[in-house]
Amino acid sequence: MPHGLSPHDRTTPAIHRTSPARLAEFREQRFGLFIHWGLYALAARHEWVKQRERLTDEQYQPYFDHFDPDLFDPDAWAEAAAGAGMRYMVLTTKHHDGFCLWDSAYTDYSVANTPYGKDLVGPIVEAFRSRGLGVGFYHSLIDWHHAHFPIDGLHPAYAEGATPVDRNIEIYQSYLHNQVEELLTRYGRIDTMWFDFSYSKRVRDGKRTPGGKGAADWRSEELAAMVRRLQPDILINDRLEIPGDFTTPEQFQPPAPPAEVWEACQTLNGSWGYDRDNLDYKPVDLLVRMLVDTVAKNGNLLLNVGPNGRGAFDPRALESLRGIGEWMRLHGRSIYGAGPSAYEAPADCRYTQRGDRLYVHLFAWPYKHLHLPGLAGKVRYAQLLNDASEIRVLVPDPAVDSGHTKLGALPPGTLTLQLPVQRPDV
Ligand code: JFZ
Repeated sequence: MPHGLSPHDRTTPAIHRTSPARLAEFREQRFGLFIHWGLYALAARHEWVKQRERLTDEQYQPYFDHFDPDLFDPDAWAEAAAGAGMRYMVLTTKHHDGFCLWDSAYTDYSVANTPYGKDLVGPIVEAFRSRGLGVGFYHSLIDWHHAHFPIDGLHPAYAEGATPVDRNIEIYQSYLHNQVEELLTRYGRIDTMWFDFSYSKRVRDGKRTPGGKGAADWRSEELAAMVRRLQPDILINDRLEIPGDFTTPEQFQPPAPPAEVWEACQTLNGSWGYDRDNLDYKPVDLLVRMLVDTVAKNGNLLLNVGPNGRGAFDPRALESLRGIGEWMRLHGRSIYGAGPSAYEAPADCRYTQRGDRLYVHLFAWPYKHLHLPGLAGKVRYAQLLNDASEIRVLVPDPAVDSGHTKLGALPPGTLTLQLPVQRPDV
């Protein structure tokens, strides 16, 4: 082939993907805060409320007219995140309802025209950056407010069999690209771009979403190229329907470690936006197990808080973050810069490893003995992480340990740890 090009190279525009060093940096951060905030915080019943209840623009308008977060304190948000051990955040600059948290030159449908009347994105970025946390933007590809976003099966105004109204997606495409450009040129360095989402191939109850949209509708290749031109070190997620830098399993812990860079996104109570009556909060120990499970599979965890209409975190959300932070203070060494181990953990355990340190996380506390297959002869010293107290290590000898303990009957190569009966609680 002339110039060493394969036919594939000629037809596919070169997409500059983020450098391995930047991907490694992202992986080392491990834990981030997702923030879903917008007009739906005032409805306080899920961020899809406009679609779920098929609200018209007029019915949705009171949330705009009353948007005035008097308790908004981005430093308190950043402090809560840092206290939980989070290393970055991702903010909804615009969600599916189309409401913009910054003063965009391309629409009146932004915070600038609410009673609050000023930019929110800048102060939030500033607060997190000044604490050394990374900053990412969530940006909805879907827009239920824009007059030229073609109505589809997910749109609040969708009606089966309705005659299509005059909408020109090209006008929406320019709007989308222009706004992303605005976001990536106004606020300094942005670490991740989290687009949401494509559904051209989405199937529910055996049916495709009518009018489902994807890469051709967003002009994804072009959009991604612009993002990388404006922010060369940025990471782009995988929801543009073209390959991204990382994948985004949602409210799902992958059963086996994915091969690629990945980030699980999870809620505290099943809702992303502030959802007053939803009290289905995950207990702190479950959240910690989710984080450990993620790191053991070489992923990141993006854990969500939906601030309320006054701009505050719900006390329950703060409690959850504090609880995780307490655990992280003592066990962060097994999370930051740690990753999967080549050893296979026994049932109800996860291994994370950092250099030659192996961390054993017990999801169920056993009675006195923990048997670790294949680790005999590999461990010089063992200790609890929370207080550095020694854990006695036994390597059973069939000749002498065949008595009533039957330790000698364990498979050869098994290492046994002698644990305290009481689980150390942080
Ligand atoms: C999306 C958003 O719709 C949701 O509000 C939240 O922002 C979350 C992080 O991302 O969630 C999805 C994405 C895809 C589907 C449903 C919800 N889907 O394909 O059905």
